[in-house]
Amino acid sequence: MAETALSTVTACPLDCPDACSLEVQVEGGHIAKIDGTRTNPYTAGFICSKVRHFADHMDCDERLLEPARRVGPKGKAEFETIGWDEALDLVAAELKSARDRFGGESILPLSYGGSNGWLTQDTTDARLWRRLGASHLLRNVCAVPTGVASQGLYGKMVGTDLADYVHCDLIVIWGTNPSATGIHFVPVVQAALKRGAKLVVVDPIRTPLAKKADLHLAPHPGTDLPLALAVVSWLFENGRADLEFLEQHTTGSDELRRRAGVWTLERAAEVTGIDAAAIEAFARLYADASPAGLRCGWGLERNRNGTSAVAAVLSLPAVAGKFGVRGGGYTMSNSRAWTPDIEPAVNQPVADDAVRRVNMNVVGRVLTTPQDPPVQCLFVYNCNPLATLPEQQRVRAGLEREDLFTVVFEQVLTDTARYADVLLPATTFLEHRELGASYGATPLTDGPAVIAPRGSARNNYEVFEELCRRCGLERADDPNGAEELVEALQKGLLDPTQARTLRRDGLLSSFRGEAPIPFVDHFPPTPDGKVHLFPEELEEASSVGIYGYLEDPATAEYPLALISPATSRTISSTFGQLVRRQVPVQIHPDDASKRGIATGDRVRVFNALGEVICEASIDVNLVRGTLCLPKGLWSHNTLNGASSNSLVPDDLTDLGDGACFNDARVEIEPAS
Ligand SMILES: Nc1nc2c(c(=O)[nH]1)N[C@H]1C(S)=C(S)[C@@H](COP(=O)(O)OP(=O)(O)OC[C@H]3O[C@@H](n4cnc5c(=O)[nH]c(N)nc54)[C@H](O)[C@@H]3O)O[C@H]1N2
Ligand SMILES: Nc1nc2c(c(=O)[nH]1)N[C@H]1C(S)=C(S)[C@@H](COP(=O)(O)OP(=O)(O)OC[C@H]3O[C@@H](n4cnc5c(=O)[nH]c(N)nc54)[C@H](O)[C@@H]3O)O[C@H]1N2
Ligand SMILES: [Mo]
Repeated sequence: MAETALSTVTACPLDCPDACSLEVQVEGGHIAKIDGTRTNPYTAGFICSKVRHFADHMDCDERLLEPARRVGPKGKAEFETIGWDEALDLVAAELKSARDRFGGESILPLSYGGSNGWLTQDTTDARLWRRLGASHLLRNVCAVPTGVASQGLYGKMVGTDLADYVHCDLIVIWGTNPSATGIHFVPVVQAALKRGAKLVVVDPIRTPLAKKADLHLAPHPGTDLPLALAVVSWLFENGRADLEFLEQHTTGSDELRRRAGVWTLERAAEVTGIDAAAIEAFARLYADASPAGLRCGWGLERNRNGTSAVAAVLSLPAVAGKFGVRGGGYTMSNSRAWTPDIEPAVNQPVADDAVRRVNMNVVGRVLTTPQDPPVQCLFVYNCNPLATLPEQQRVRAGLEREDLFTVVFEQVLTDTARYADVLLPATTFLEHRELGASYGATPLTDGPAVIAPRGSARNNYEVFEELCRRCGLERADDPNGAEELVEALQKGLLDPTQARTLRRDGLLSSFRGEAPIPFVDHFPPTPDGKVHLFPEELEEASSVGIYGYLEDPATAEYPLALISPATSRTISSTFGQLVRRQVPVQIHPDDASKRGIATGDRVRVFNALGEVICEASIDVNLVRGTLCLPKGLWSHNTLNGASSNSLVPDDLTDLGDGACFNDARVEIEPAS
């Protein structure tokens, strides 16, 4: 008799704005099919190819199935399998010993983007770290500049619903490539274009949507600040600022106008490399259109001017008066649609201000330079630092330290995992219960496990619960396990009817009926309910003040900008084990011909920090003076095992101490 496939609805918690609802068919212990549901309107029955083929990730050769202990030199991935009891006892003993000998701060938990789920990060793990007094990780590798800017101006207001862009007469897509990084926005844009909407894309790369745009502005990386301020200034000087909106709903517009005033179209043109006429054409289009929606992404935050640039971009809908109509306004991160009160819910002690903060952007430096106390125990989970953090050589040197005890809790044998002293195998989201919300689409999702864990893999919340016990730090009233954690997180957030709906449908919308319209249905959650166009706290915190421009770091020796955006093949470095081919560096034909480089050539991209040897690919879609080597590469993707992060300095952004991935300045030459 043929076995019948069992179909379950679950949700994707990966680091992506779309938060898809999935229908998964399991047959004979294997995944037979994964597709998007139609009941989640934003998923709309389709998903990305990465998650459609998630079984390849779950069952790949690199999948970690049993705990293991290092038996060879660091980095050589020579391990022997041990049981969970032994592994957890060993890890607990090392945690306690580091704490007792050097103090809790000698323990550094390192986690980031493996999962957007609410159960697998910041629950029992954070409880363990806080009770141990471990160093507190500042998760600043992504979304901090955008977060600081949108908090400063709008109190992180939930923006225009992404589906509402279908109503726009003008869509501006600034520093994001939804064709790779949030694919469900693409049909929305296409539907608007079909209705006659205009499209402007601001991106140094001619992305798939830039090819469809009425206007593509290709700034030199890191110059969005002068571009946006020139538009702000044009709006004021040409009587196109909405003075009534500014008066009623904002503070600080005079100061913003003053700061923007130094950026004439000509001066902005010089710095950005965009024609003054094109900047003016954009300003005019924007002033004329309604509804005008502005989708701001993360590409523009990853440089020295990141926070001020995002602030200037987000000021545009306020200055031009684009709010108050369906589809008008802006969308940055919508993560504030749901805010569970996690700390009390899961019995985490409140973060102690006296505990050492470690910014993850400088982890390489922290591991390799004298610190008080030194980091003795590094616990990596939901993260692949060797692939994703700046200053790759320093991170590697840190992982090579003989006196460092490194735990890597992972699904697959990543480049980082190869350096572990103890490896712990983690479940994937199809193998454990998850609950979560994303930062683009706003529903809350409940994702049950759909299949048994592979090997003896365990989920994060159970492993950290167990470590807490083995460190003697548990409390009788700690909520533990999926059911108790879900209940604790929902308390005070959902009423019983909502909780039932979420459980039943796997999905709970953040609103009833039509999506709320900013400045009609809700206002900025700032103390005075207004937009702060000149946030004083940001002015004080920046060395050049908010809206102050920091010059390009290029030198005669290293004149080219290297950017490393996302691709459709991986999510950061997740799924990189499945991308076996060599990944080329993209270069503009003019930059290539000057250096005698052709497609397929072996090249050396280098600066004072390091070098990447890889293939070259000539690409007309790149702005001149800029190279592109995507983020998230594994050592097998280039000829010398290094990625863009070996060329990325651990400099921090103007405000918020974010990462400056796109501030790498390099030279390129044919390699022998
Ligand atoms: N398939 C896939 N989806 C993903 C991810 C992934 O890796 N793969 N990553 C997820 C994560 S972690 C995040 S944070 C989001 C990020 O999603 P996005 O916001 O799309 O961010 P990036 O991929 O960093 O860059 C987006 C665009 O910014 C451009 N850019 C680079 N520098 C500049 C600049 O100085 N100014 C301007 N205007 N543009 C610039 C790049 O050319 C690129 O086209 O996507 C999420 N979704
Ligand atoms: N050069 C350059 N580097 C970048 C960027 C860039 O633009 N340029 N962008 C940055 C951005 S936007 C981000 S968000 C960061 C992301 O950086 P990371 O946080 O390192 O993200 P990933 O590379 O996706 O690695 C996540 C790892 O977590 C594992 N994982 C997933 N789920 C679980 C789980 O439930 N339990 C456990 N224990 N492990 C799990 C996955 O297998 C994966 O190896 O990278 C940054 N790095
Ligand atoms: Mo990110």
